[in-house]
Amino acid sequence: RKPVEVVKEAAESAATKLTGAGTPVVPGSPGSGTPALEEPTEPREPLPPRPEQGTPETRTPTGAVTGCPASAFGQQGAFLTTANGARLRDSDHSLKAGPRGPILLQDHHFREKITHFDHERIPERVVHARGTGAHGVFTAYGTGAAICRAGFLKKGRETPVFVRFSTVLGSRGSADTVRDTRGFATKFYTDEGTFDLVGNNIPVFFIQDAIKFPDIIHAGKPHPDREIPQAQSAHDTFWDFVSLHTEAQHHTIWNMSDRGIPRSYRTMEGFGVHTFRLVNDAGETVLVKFHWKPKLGVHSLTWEEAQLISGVDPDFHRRDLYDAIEAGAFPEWELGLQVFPDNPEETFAGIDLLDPTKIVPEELAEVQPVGRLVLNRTPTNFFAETEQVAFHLGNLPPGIDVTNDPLLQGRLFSYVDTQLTRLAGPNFTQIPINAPHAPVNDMLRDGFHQHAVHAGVAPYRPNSLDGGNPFEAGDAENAFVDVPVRVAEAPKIRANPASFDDHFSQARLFWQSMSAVEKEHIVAAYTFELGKCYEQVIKERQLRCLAQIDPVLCEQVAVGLGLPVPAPASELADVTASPALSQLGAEWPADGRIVGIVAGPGADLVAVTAVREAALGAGLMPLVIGPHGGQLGDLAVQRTFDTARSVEFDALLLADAPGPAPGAVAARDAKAGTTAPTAIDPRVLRLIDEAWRHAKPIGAWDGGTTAVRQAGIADTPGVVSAGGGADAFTAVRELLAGHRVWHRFLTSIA
Ligand code: HDD
Repeated sequence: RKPVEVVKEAAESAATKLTGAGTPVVPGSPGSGTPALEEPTEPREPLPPRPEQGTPETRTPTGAVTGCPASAFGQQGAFLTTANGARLRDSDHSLKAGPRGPILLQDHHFREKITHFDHERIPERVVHARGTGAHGVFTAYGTGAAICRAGFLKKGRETPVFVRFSTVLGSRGSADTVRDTRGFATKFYTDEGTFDLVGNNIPVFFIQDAIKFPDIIHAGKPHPDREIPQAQSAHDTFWDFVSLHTEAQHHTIWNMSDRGIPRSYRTMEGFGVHTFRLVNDAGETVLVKFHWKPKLGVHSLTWEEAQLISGVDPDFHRRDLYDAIEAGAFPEWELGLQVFPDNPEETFAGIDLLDPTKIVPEELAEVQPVGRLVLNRTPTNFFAETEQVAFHLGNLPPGIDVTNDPLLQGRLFSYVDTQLTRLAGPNFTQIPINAPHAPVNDMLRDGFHQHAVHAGVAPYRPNSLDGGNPFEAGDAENAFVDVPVRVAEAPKIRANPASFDDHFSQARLFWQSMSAVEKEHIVAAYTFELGKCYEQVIKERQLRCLAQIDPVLCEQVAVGLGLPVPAPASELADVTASPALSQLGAEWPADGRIVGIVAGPGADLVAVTAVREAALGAGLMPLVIGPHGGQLGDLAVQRTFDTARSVEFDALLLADAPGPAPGAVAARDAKAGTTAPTAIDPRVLRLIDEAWRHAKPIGAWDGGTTAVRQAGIADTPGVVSAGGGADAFTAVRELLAGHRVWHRFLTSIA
């Protein structure tokens, strides 16, 4: 017979088996011969709702107001419904022409489910795509009220906030710990309108004019032909741009410093970068720069840690923020202002306040605290909140105004414009995370995704049909103040002020303000990044830029690259170091720091429990590291020798010197051709070795002192062998105040 007939016959017999007398046989049903699954997938009568489960709430917002209550969008009630609210009997099988037949076009539930899924993604942000957010509260000290009329700065006023932290260059799924600038964007939901402070963890920017923004971002993003490297500035196009547009050199040296690899979002400073203008109740104005100062101090990873973490835990910063909030170690910052007189030149101490590549050293204008930010709640839904949040520099309450900084001016356009594509239309302020907490009474109408049901017939003014509403507000009704700054009579021109031509003096100021160990890191970072470039001409051009910053920096990087040292600069700026720029040399609270406690079978578990409790009591986050998961006696194990890597911890405590797992010894001995016993588990040795190399405090007692001896690090700086767990913990906590044990490598860090 022809093969086709065989196939047809088999198909007919299968159909008979499946359908019997034309009735589909449902697997698991009586007589089907297949066992019923524990989780039924077949239609059945729904269970009666539990008392606390109401019927599904309508998704239509109640009331003709802007914004929808977030609660209206949750998965609620016992029964699955369509988007239209009809209860569904089956969401696991499509409607088919027989069990083996094609899907019917009429399956409206299938089409709705798949269509919605197909459109679940929105375009990621063109920059700052990778990020994470948290809710919190800002409490004003009242110290800013004399210079700013904004109500949220009045003494004791509490304002809800949402903060989104981000990297700049990487895609949405890229690693957290890459070398990059970090975004620090804060939405203050004030009752006079939303205030967005859209800053970075670096106080200056690459470019002076917003018209160059596409250029620097094209240069920093992966190469357009093969789309590599991801989330990196270590490539030719980035260094090509910054060596040609030398205004970028100041921002770039910050990126090459430890600021480019923060330990945590909790240990980052934030900067509004631009100069803003504040106006008080009397109409007086001042110029200011915004600063966020972290309670825990400014701390960074080491470059090796950052690289290891990218593989071990690419979500390191995201996880750190969530874990800290959930552990109750709420991240905190103080908002501070540098205040300058609003003079017509818009300069302070000779520094052009409109140039976003310049700082004003804190020694010249002190940062004065005006309030405290505490992040105390993680988002309920990442997409709804963190992904859909839309910041905009034009979101300003009465009392805060912009300046003519050409970067700031351009940003005022870009942030709304980008949301039109990203959030698909002009009504994104109605999305719950973007909805103002101040009453909204605008005359914006219609458009994609309009959620409000506006009443009235006259969305224009003046009108005589809607009672004349709305009216314009004046000073008495707290209207927004556009400060009537005089605009100089000048020709229309594409040019910068002459002061914008100084591209190197503040990069030199930064370099000169660093401690020895920070300088070492900067040299290593330039050497790494330029070493990844292919084009010699680009490396040489960047070396010539470094010669303009500092001859030692330039020479050390040139040696690392194996290239000739360029001729020294004919003149170097005479700068006074700003100690406030260095991250080292002070002491900070250790709250929320993560301490790993190694405990093997030989550990005194009573002592380990006591140390763990002491650490919790001191606001630290202890994690017990054991040979296996589950329990060690009564003690829960959070990490095992397999899952723990030293990069997770700020400090290590060792209560034991666990021997190797038998299998591991056998494998190693077979490889090495020796039967000599290894005294200590190699995974624990690696933990100790890395923690030591990354200058972390290490404390040991009991068997732990044997472990540090075997690792060859006993009696080195920052390694404490104590008589008991309490002493080891106390010593480590004290060392943590300085973040790391830099003296392990250098006798002097100054
Ligand atoms: Fe920007 C996002 C910070 C210059 C255009 N920017 C964005 C975010 C931060 C910053 C933190 C992420 C916001 C979020 O979490 O949603 N940007 C800065 C800082 C700058 C800066 C501190 C200089 C001082 N940016 C800048 C310029 C332009 C843009 C000059 C364009 C002319 N930025 C954007 C953008 C983004 C953005 C394309 C992408 C997603 C978004 O706005 O909402 O519009």
